[in-house]
Amino acid sequence: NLTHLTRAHAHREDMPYCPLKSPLIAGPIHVNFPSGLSLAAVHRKNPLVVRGGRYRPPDCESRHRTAIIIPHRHREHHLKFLLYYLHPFLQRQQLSYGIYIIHQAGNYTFNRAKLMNVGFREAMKEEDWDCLFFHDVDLIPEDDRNSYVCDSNPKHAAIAMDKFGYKLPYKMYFGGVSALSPEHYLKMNGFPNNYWGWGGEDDDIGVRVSLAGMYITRPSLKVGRYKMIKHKLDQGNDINPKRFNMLAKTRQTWKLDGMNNVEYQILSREYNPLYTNITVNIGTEA
Ligand code: UDH
Ligand code: NGS
Repeated sequence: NLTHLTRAHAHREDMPYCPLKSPLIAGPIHVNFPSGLSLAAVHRKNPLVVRGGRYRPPDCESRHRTAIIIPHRHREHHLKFLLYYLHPFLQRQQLSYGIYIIHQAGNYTFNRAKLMNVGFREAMKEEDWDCLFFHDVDLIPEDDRNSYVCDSNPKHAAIAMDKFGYKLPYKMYFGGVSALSPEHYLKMNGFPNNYWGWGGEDDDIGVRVSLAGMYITRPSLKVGRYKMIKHKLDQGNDINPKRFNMLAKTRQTWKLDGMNNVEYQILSREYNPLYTNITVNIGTEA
């Protein structure tokens, strides 16, 4: 079915490019969590989203092709709210986009960064995306001007989260939502595959950015605002006690562990109305 997908995103000769600045974006978004929201209702509100959670502006040719990569397990209740806000938000930015859920199969310890590597490879197989947004399922952007396109260097988008008082918790924080072009991603050998459980993988990724000779860009505190859907640490995602030792070695490990050695098995790929659901066996800790 690849030819079909490629053709769906081929340039439409008759279409003018979208304006440099979308006329549809406003400012702050008031985020709340309506009770009784269903995926079917989100689907009805987004009639132009097609199979697999793909969209392109109906009346102009987008200047950007952005893939959203969401690591996932047992967070269907968060996903519903994220999709409810994200689809209209991306459409107001006049992006061509696709949303990918990378679902970790089984009950073994969660591995956020490895799921991102899977998402990168699988999304790039389908489409020549020019930007990938690596996006936690529980973070809702609160301002339309938070542009979901890539910068000249890796971008940390979630600079101002409500749970940190809308400030960066520490200078090198790179968690939550980040945006890299395929070139950025491959230059840093992607993300580490060996952080099992909670914590540290985002710091490792931040260090990789500078080890690979790049730097972190950020939107302003006013624009990079996110509301986090409150929750406790998940079952199967215990705090990783090895994270500090691993972080101390990133300089030695980043070229050996990442996109160049990622191994996994795709168990299924479903093109749902609002997202592509990729279920993957990422194995267990060596
Ligand atoms: N995720 C899942 N399922 C899981 C674990 C994580 O889908 O079981 C994904 C999800 O996209 C989530 C992301 O991985 O947004 C990051 O995981 P997290 O939300 O658990 O991490 P965060 O740091 O919250 O946002 C943890 C709250 C408790 C921290 C306690 C340690 N001080
Ligand atoms: C740091 C963690 C990061 C984490 C950040 C925010 O301490 O992975 O806190 O955590 N780094 C290490 O553990 C080495 S939070 O407040 O969201 O629970 O993202």
